[in-house]
Amino acid sequence: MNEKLVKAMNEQINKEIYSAFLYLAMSEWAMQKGLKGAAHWLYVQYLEEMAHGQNIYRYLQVRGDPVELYPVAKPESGWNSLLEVYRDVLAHEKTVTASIANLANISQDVRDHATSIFLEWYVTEQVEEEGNATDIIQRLQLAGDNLSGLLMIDTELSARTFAPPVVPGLPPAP
Ligand code: OFO
Repeated sequence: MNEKLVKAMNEQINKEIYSAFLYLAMSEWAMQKGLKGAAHWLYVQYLEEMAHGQNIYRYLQVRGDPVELYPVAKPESGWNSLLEVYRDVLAHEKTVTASIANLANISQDVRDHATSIFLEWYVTEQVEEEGNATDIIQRLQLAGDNLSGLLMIDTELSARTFAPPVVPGLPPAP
């Protein structure tokens, strides 16, 4: 694969794992506040992000290109409310969306059609990621300072299930 594209793919692995760490930190924050449904939702998000990173790692291996793992930055912490947490989720996902779009642009510039197709899954996933965070922010805004509203949303968040994300065409890990 093109060198610039391989470098950007390796950087994306790091960004996905940072995302995982950020959501793990948020999950811990929610647990400390007694918001177990949100803690569960954010933990599932952590698992999904790890899988996003693993799937790029796997793709590079299948293409025969070197995987390079970079240090993962310490995630933020210390939110003041669940609304603030989810506003940060959305803000963070927007940066990831931009990063995926940049990767897709590079793959098109270097005419790497296989990678363009691989990245389509990520482009679509980002629409879902931003949509989920936006929905939850709207609900939290509607609840405002109402404690029963917050607890109802927390219960709803507890229903999230985890299914390992499958990128079409990607052979399973060794
Ligand atoms: Fe990997 O989608 Fe969020 O960051």
